[in-house]
Amino acid sequence: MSHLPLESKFKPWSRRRLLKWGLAGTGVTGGVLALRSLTHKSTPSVKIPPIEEKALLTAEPSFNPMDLLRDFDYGTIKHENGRKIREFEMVAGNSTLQLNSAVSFVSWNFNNRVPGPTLRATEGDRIRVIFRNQGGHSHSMHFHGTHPSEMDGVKAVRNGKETLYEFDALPYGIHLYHCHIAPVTRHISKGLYGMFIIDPPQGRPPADEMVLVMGGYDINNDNHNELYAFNGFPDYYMTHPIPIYQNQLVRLYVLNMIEFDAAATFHLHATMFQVYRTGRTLTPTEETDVITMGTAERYILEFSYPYPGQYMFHPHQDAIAENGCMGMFNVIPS
Ligand SMILES: [Cu+2]
Repeated sequence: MSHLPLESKFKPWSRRRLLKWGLAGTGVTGGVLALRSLTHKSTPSVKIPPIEEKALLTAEPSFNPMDLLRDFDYGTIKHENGRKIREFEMVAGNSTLQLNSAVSFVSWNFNNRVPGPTLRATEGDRIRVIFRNQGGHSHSMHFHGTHPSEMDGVKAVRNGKETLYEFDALPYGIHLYHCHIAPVTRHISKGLYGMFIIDPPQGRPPADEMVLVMGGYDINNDNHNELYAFNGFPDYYMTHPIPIYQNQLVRLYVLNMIEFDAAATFHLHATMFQVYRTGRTLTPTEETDVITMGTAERYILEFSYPYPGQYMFHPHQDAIAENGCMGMFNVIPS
């Protein structure tokens, strides 16, 4: 797989620094608290708060929302005929998610997580996705962005088969991919979606970058969601607030993948954010504290917190929030 195991992502200097920050941030002495980095493309000027190991432990399944936040899959770089290619391996499969103490849900997903991996490239890179369908049903991968018709991913790939999607990463922005086999509502709401970030060639300013994908779960197949989540598990970031640093720029990549509800908003408490619609600009187009997203709409949101403390984020459709689409930032004094 193109994806490095977490442990191998450490660079010696960054681990030392993370430990130092961890000690500074929590006041805990060495050896008491196990810490680990969750980023693998850290920028020296951006400090990523350490995540306590206990926040990483969940029984089911094999992924953890705290890992997903800052986990960017840049693929495996290959050079063919003088051209750089980013190759990604994607497998459609099924796994059971224990959504809360009462509800387990059989998800259909990419690479055993909901949402699927956050694929990331730079504008103009050649993208190659090796897609293997082991999901027991026909699936596909349809990407948003610009590409030829035959790479549009609306043709069924039968169970046990594989296919290649190859195209140039265009245009820069925040995109997505999802299965496009009918009924698409079912295939998406079961978990077959993920984010696809194309960075502009000149990059963006350093920031603590993270991904939030909003999803809904139709537990009883009535075309109505009973539960919702950021990054897979209802209420996860309420019980495990996301640590960020005071006065440090946060860049959120936010995507609404909720089926069956026409739209959802995203609201952040106690600060304002800069809006980059679809990530298609390098300068913000708006400042607000709530945006509205139809299904598949996405934004880059940038903000920082001037005051330490805990602050909620959630859709302001409070029924969606109260059924699992809730989270919290824990702003650590810098
Ligand atoms: Cu599908």
